[in-house]
Amino acid sequence: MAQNDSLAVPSGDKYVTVFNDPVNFNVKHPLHNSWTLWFDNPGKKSNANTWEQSLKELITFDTVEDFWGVYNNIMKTCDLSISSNYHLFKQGIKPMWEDTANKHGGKWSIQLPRNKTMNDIDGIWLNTMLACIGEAFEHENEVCGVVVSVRRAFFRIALWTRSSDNQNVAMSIGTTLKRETGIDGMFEFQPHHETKSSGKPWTV
Ligand code: MGP
Repeated sequence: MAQNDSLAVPSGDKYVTVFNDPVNFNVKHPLHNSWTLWFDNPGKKSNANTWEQSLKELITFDTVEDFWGVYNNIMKTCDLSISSNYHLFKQGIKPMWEDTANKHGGKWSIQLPRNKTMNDIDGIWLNTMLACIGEAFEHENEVCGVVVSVRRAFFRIALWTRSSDNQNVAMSIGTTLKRETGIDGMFEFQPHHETKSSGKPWTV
């Protein structure tokens, strides 16, 4: 069999895969959005006025391969010190309430006991990021970003949304987040600026 016949790849230009040229293959697979990874560890003395100073923009990527390059070269969540946060947000959205994309939004979040979650948190955070960059959400445009927080007693996973007034949209996002993370627990939705004083929080 000739060498090309053994490779189940169309010989035209339609598909370019690693089988065409294993040595020089360098095609990257674009993501629908560009994403920026941020880190902060504000410590105990920070408050809402000083908090932004500790926020560090780490890197922006827009391909599947670059995502893995970043993921494989940063510290794992389970090794981060107490009070650290990773924030993965769409490029152009700062991971703060004050950003125009976030200011009318809210977050789905869950706190996971640290001692019971230590072995799982890296996989949970990875699945959370993959759900975002892989566009797993029906209302994709509503997703601003995701955060993992390391605290003394718990890890917190949160997904920030662009709006906070449409329960159907929020519930769809929360349900997908719960499924994609594989977390068996209750997520709660909170607007960043609570204006409603009555009613139970939305949960999934
Ligand atoms: P947090 O880390 O979201 O809450 O915010 P947590 O984990 O319940 O509190 P912690 O003390 O255990 O870390 C902690 C504090 O950081 C807030 O009370 C604010 O002072 C500040 N902060 C956090 N965020 C996300 C923002 C923000 O978006 N904007 C501003 N101005 N301050 C923030």
